[in-house]
Amino acid sequence: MTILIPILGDQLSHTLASLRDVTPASAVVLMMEVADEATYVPHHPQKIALFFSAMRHYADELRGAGWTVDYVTLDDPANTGDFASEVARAAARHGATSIVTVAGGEWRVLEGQRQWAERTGLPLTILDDDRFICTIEQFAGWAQGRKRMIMEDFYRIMRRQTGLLMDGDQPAGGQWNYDADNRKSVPKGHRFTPPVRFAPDAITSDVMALVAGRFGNHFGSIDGFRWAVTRTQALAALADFVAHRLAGFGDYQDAMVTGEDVLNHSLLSPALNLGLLSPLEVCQAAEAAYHAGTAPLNAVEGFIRQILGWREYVRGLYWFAGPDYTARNHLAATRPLPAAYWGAPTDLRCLSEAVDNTRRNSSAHHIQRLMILGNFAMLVGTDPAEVHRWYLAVYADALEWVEAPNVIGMSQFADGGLMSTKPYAAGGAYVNRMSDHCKSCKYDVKQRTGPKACPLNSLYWDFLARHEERLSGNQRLWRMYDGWRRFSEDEQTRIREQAATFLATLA
Ligand code: FAD
Ligand code: DLZ
Repeated sequence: MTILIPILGDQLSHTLASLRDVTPASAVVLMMEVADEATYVPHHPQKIALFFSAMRHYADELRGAGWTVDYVTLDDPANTGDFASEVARAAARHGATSIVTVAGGEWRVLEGQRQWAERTGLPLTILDDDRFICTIEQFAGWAQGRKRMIMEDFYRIMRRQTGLLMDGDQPAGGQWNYDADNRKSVPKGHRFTPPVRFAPDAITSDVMALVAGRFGNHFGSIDGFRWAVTRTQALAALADFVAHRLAGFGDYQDAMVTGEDVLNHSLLSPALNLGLLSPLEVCQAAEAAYHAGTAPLNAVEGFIRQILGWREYVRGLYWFAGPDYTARNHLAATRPLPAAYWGAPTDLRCLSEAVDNTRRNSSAHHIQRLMILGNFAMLVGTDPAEVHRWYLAVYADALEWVEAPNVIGMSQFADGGLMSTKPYAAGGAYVNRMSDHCKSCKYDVKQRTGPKACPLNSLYWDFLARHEERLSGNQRLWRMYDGWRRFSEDEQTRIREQAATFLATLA
């Protein structure tokens, strides 16, 4: 009796469901670096290196714990390049009598896993991925029948369920949400403590060379690789965040500063999404800082909400919405993704900063992703499927279950409001309020029309005008449409012509 246990690249948890209730002597763990997964979108080289390095370290740790691990490297000449064929090859190699695996984090992968029984002729068990705080079934039970799935409602249930930041049945401090305190702009000269970096060891260096050789043509630089690739490093990154940046996390959560890639963000999403950290232990570490008096409530609540609220919510929504979610296109947008997203020069300072952060680090903080990159793509009318593929490719933390709801739902409004009550659309004034980018931009953020006018201004009004029929009935957009209707007809024409001229440059 040999149980084959395939473990995927984002399942690197030592408490994984498929490793429980099995003795190492009766099983072979299979891990596969496969070309299909590295290329189904052109992943950033740092993302591929992160997955491969973390997988290789994890395989070594499992071996150290007594497991037999069959690890297929990308450059193994016999490697067929896809999960199904590698599982079939390994099943034959080891004379496997059954397969036990944990459900993948993406509809495409899960549907592929379901074929493994037929492919190998072996009994197959696909276990639920129980590394989340809310199960898929619990979320579906909550979501079923709701017209709108408000994250805040879900989050309160999660707070009560976990007891995080609760005083009995009431939220610590008397409020559930301290967001109102979390929109400060950064004072001039403020210094942020940079996050801990992990110098590549021999395994990571090997992988970086492999990736540079095979995927050097993908967008993104491999040089700045700094990610935690083991649980030990991930715990060190968590401790570093709690000690140095958590206390200021709330205050500048929505801020953007030229040259500051991280601000007070945690950079923990890759470690969480690969399974090196559990969401509950990260929330508990933040809560402990609040109880120890080293971080204020607005910061700790804001941080915990991102994980206990948003992360659990988007995962539930992804599986609840079904496999066609990524094809949704409520605003019927068809434009190709602008070349600036792949590094072509752009005079918009906010956009060039966000793309450059992405290129150098395979990362960008939330407001860059939502209000710069997502906003611009939506205003110009980019096909959401192209936007989705770009985000999935470029970010080290991008797994479809978390990326797609954020992109298709939150940032592009392509799901028609399943996730957000209104599109996150903004003109230059927002960027100017939340960042220092406009000061060093070629364009004038105060102008709507004319050669120096910030393109975001005309694009914003043009977006609203273009979608008036679809969106003007939305109560939350009433003020914006009122603003549009207050412009004279001549001004409306000038704004729309200005937008059309800019859009023509994108072609
Ligand atoms: P922090 O600001 O320190 O937040 C702490 C943690 O909260 C994060 O590590 C993450 O696990 C969680 N979190 C925060 N916001 C969200 C959210 N909206 N959804 C889910 N989890 C959240 N996050 C991903 O993990 N993978 C993605 O592919 C991804 N794509 C995104 C695309 C768009 C358009 C937008 C608007 C957001 C996306 N996010 C994604 C969410 C969020 O931007 C990132 O989790 C965050 O920027 C990661 O950096 P951090 O670890 O420093 O986060
Ligand atoms: C993202 C990624 C990459 C780049 N490479 C691999 C790989 O070679 N092997 C693997 O097991 N997983 C990889 N992944 C993650 C998968 O594409 C996919 O997102 C997860 O398997 C879903 O659970």
